[in-house]
Amino acid sequence: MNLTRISKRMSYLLRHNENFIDKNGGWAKVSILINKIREKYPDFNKEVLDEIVRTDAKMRYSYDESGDWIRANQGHSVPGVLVELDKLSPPEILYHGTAKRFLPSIMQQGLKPQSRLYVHLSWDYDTAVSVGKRHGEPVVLKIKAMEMQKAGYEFFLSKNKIWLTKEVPVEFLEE
Ligand code: HQG
Repeated sequence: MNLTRISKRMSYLLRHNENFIDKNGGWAKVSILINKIREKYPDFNKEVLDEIVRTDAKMRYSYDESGDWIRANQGHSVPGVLVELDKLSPPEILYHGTAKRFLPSIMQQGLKPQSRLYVHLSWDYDTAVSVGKRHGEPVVLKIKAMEMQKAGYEFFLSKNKIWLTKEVPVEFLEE
């Protein structure tokens, strides 16, 4: 069983499949998730799920207190999904990794969440480089996060420590 493949399937179901998750919190029943994944990976079970949740490099998933429900901590595209996030003051600077070919559009429109609910920002440069590489030749943008917040924009920190905001206007971006 390839855990990365299974995790990708989980990410799809828990972030992007609106028939699968409850909008109120983004939760899905653990038993239903297991059955769904078993359709493709018959050996999948709760022990393997526990291992994925525990060892995931980005801490993408959480169980609720009862352990009967699971959700993705961030990255959703399903409209209206409400995952409680901490509204916090961001550091002075945050980073966003993207592909070079998106720059002309970004420098014109600012950063938009595209298919997701938020623009995802990293507190460290290296993470931004690897996020950018997913889309092509990477380039890292510097976001004047504190200045943005002072201008009235809200910042949220997901449970797995990714900074989220609705958009980043051009004036707060630096290449
Ligand atoms: C770009 C992964 C043109 C934006 C990562 C990005 C992250 C624009 C792409 C998380 C634009 C959207 C999110 C504009 C933004 N014009 N392009 N105006 N505004 N873009 O995948 O940030 O591994 O939805 O720069 O690690 O790459 O899945 O967002 O390149 O944390 O858990 O549009 O997903 O986490 O791409 O990645 P995405 P992202 P996971």
